[in-house]
Order: sequence, then C-alpha cells, then structure tokens
Amino acid sequence: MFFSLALHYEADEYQPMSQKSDFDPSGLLVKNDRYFGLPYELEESEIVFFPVPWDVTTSYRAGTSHGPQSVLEASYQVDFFNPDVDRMWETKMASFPFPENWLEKNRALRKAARSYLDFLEEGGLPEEDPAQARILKQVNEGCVALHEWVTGQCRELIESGKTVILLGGDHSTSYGPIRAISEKFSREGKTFSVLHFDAHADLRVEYEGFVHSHASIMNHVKDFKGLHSLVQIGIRDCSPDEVATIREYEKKKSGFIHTYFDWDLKKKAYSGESWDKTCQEISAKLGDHVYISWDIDGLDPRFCPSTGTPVPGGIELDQAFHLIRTLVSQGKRLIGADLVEVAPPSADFDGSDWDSNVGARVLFALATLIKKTRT
Ligand SMILES: [Mn+2]
Repeated sequence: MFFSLALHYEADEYQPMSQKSDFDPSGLLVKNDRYFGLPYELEESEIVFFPVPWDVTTSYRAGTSHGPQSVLEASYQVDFFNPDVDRMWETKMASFPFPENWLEKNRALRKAARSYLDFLEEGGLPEEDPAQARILKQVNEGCVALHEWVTGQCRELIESGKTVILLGGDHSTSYGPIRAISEKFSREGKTFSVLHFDAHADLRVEYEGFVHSHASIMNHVKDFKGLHSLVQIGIRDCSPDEVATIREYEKKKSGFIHTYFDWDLKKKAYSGESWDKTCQEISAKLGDHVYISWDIDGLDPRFCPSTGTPVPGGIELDQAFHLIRTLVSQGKRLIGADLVEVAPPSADFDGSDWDSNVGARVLFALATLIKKTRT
C-alpha cells in the first residue's frame, strides 16, 4: 500500500519522525545500506533509488559499476536541509535492494568484453574468428538480460505510483527506466521528453559491436514510443555520424532531438546571454513530462575527475540545478531520472571519494526536485 504525502500532512496527529524510528535528520546517520541513511521501506516509498552496478561495455576506464556503492558511502555525509522542499527528509525515499548477482555477472561479462576489445584493437575481425564472435554474442545477450530485468523492475515500481531514480552504472543502464516510462506514456496516449546531460551525444547505432553500448543509449531512446523530444545539454565530444543523426532529427515534429552543444552554450554565455534566459529557451523544447538522464561527465570534469570518459569543458553543477529548477517553476513534471557514469578513482574502490560526493548531492537534488513536482 502506498500513502500519498498529502494524506500524511492532513492528519492532525502528525507523527514526528523521531517517534517513528530513531532517525534524526540533524544527527549522525547510521550506515544502514540505504541511500542517505533514510529509514523508509520500499513498500511505503514514493521515490526509489535503484542501484544498477553495470559497466560491461565501457571502453576507456572501468569503475562505474562501483558507482552505486561509492555514492551510497558518500550519501551518509549529505545534510538534509534543502531550500527547495521543506522537511525533505520526511519524503519516503527508499533504496531498492542492491543487486549483488548482477554485479557478479558484470564482472564476468566485463572480462569477456575486455578480451574481445583487445582482439579488436589488435585489428581482429569478429566475422573471421568464431570464438570472438561467440564472446560478442554472449556479451550482447548478457546486456539484453540486464536491461530486461531493470525494465521489469521499473515497470512494477512505476505502476505502483513510485518515481524511480536509477543510479548506474554506465549510461546503458538508463535503458530500463526510460523504456518503462515510454511503455506507460504511450499506452496512456501521452508524451514525455528526455533532458540529457552529457559530454557525449550517445547516438551511435552500435559501438564496437555492442548493441547496448553506453555510447548508444540515446540511439535507443530516440525511437521509443511517446517521446516528444530529446534535449541534450553540454555535448562536446561526438562523431560526425552522430551530428548527422541530430541534424536529421532536428526538424521532426515529435520525437525530435535538440542538442545544445557545449560550444553553443559557451557562445551564448560569452556574448552576455544570461543562463536564466538560456534555461527558458531549453525549457520550451521540453514537453510537460520530463525524464532526466544525467551522465555526470556532462559537468565540468572537476566535478567528476574519475568518470570513464572525462572531457574538458562542460557546465557547472549549479547551472544544471538552475535549469531543472526552471523547468519545475514552469510547471513541468519530473517523471523519473538517472545518474550514470559516476566512478570512484580506482577499480579497487574501498571508500568514499570526491566524484561520489558530488554524485550523492546530485542524487539528493534530483529526489528533491522530483518531490516538488509530485505534490
Ligand atoms: Mn558521457
């Protein structure tokens, strides 16, 4: 059973949190394996943090499969006061159980994918080597299985009225939540937009033979049913083919792509346009229902030095927050989000770090702004 917050507040006998549990929003947080040390159960929650430790196809640097765990560690340090939502800690935000089995599958498949990539880099052709072709098939099937599982879980969570914030993992992990939303919205005859922060356009048809590469997530999304628009922010490292796709989709009436390349945003800023004005323009490209897909590398890399494919340039964290606040103030509804490609500095991660500290704050801000549009 799922109780709305409206009901919660209407009750005269309002129960302060301290009477419900030992949770103290101003005190030291207990490391309880839940994001931000919050006390809420999945069943009662309205917002769900969904960790997906998956980075099978990342090409440059591994580690984003440790993102969910490292952000969890960092999340215990985040303080709860938030200017956007009063008493945000009372919002029932729960953590989906950590999928240990998928982390194990990730480890095995990543090893296979790595050996296949080494083969490619040495000039090998999979069509001439059945063993390598088998490895590629196995990796692709493993990725499909992961995405089917995530989609199914998201479908159930969304159907029960919860808003999902997925925590990757590489960018391919955004597939499940966006597909589940696409299914729901197209079934109801409604449309949604995707606001996409990234240094990369992620519009490759496939990458290195991987059908579900982190570099092709938006190629899948652009064809999802019910998509009103895909609006990309901060893109600054993309292939000529990807730009050709953008140009082709720019003029469509629905399911269109609008890309704010980093150089265009910088040009506006350097010629004196306020970020607020730019945000109004971006907002106009989005429909009433907005999903946020946030690759941490869309930000200036000083916020994410350990991410898999850092690129100089990018936007400030506060610019991203201001943009989302602009959408919210214009009455757009945030229907879900993901934060991907957060990685600790080493693959042997065993503690918190700067990237994850930033990630935890992004996660809390996303939850807060989502909450603001739920009530
Ligand atoms: Mn990226």
